[in-house]
Amino acid sequence: MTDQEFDVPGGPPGDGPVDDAGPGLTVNGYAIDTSPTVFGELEPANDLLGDAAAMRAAMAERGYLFFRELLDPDIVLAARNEILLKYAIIGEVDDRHPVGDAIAGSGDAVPTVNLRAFSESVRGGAAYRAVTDSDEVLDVHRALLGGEVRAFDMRWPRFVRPGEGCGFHCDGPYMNRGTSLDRIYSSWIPLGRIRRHEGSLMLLDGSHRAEGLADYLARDADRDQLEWLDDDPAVVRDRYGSRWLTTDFAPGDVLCFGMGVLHGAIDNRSPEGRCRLSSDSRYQCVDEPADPRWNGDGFEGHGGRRVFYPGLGRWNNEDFQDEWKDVDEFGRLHLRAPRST
Ligand SMILES: O=C(O)CCC(=O)C(=O)O
Repeated sequence: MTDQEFDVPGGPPGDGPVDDAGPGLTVNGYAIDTSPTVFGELEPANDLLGDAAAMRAAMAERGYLFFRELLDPDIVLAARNEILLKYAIIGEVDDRHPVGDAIAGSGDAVPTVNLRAFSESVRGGAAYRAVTDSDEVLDVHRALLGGEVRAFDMRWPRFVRPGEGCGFHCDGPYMNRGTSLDRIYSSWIPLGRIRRHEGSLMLLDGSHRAEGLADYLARDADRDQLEWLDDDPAVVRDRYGSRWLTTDFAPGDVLCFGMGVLHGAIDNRSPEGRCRLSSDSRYQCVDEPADPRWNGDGFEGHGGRRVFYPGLGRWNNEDFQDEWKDVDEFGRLHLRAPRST
């Protein structure tokens, strides 16, 4: 793969400084307090690789394991290229720029395409699966779970446009119809460079031990129709943890965390209009019961005719607040009235 295919912004890890200040950080439009007492860096765990007991101990202590360049960046960039070309076909990437830059396009074609087929095509791409199902990622989960593991059949590749983010939640209530929550881990994988102001994932230090989350974790996101937790990062931090942790991610990095860790994504405020591409996937042992929402032939997801297609908030449509969009029998986006303001 040549650098030119990705030009600079999506390029390999050595493509420039990743610790520049960038624009101010926000979540859900709220400014994040970045004072060192309440905001810090994820701690890499590369020194623990190969020592399963130490990895399990660190996971119990921190609630997460973060690895720098666990994966070969070229494998990750191949997945990036595969996915961005598909988004370019439907006008979501502006191909007057190199496609690897992921500059947001008009997206005008989105209502005309079969989003069900599109979403399946992105999730099933061979280069994408080579990342989520790589030996390196599976090995981390094997070490944590002490047996043979598999990814959930559903995988969540995310294309996050400028202005978009992800609300605060724990994964537990969304994944709790199969094996027990302490037998599942999520891995969040940047598909290309993601500077923090371009929409890095942010997790709350100590939240895996927060007693105040016990009732929330016992709920079922679909049956109980759960929404995101409070929008304000300061309120959430004071209620459930101590410091927000994040970093500037490079291709090859992997962030693994448990079902009780409270997290969300920093708003993408890329001044260049660059979209954030990342993936999140879940892993469990092969011989334990699997949540039917996300596993098995024709898994049910959130039910009905909904398709995983996050974002589109700029279209100001009431129904676009969810990451799951209603589609018609041809997989076309179900457009309804604009949101009243
Ligand atoms: O990437 C995001 O915006 C959210 C990801 C997430 O919530 C997760 O990995 O559980």
